[in-house]
Amino acid sequence: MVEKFSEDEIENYRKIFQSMDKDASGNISSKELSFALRKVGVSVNSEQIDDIMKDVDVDSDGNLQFEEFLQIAAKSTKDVDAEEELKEIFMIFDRENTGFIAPGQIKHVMKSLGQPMNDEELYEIMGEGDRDQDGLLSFEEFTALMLAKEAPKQQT
Ligand SMILES: [Ca+2]
Ligand SMILES: [Ca+2]
Ligand SMILES: [Ca+2]
Repeated sequence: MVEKFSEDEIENYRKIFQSMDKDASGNISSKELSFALRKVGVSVNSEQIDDIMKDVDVDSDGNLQFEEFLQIAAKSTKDVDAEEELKEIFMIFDRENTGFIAPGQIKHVMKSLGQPMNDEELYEIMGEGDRDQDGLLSFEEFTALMLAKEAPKQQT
């Protein structure tokens, strides 16, 4: 059995699994997998899908069973996906591609997202994130900030 996940997480993954399993067959075909990936903005060609399937389809029946699906989840949650995603977000802010985000850019992006920030909030974020206090957020600082925000609440 899978030991890496709490019951809540497994429950959560089961829901994702079921939402990917369009025809409710109890497993995910390569077609359903590529559809699901496209839906979250990851476009993969059929070769890549085959590669993924080959990797994770342990019993080689051409479909992902839930157990197999959990294996991917275990592999991908932490490392690769998160970093790629963060990089993309970072690049939205860092439009001039300087490798740093200036407070003004945060303000600008948040405003264009319909979530304007006042200076106070901005200072707070910079105060929290700008560890070397150069007035800019590097990718490392940005990552640490985002991960801190995303981290699940510790037990109270
Ligand atoms: Ca299916
Ligand atoms: Ca299988
Ligand atoms: Ca900095």
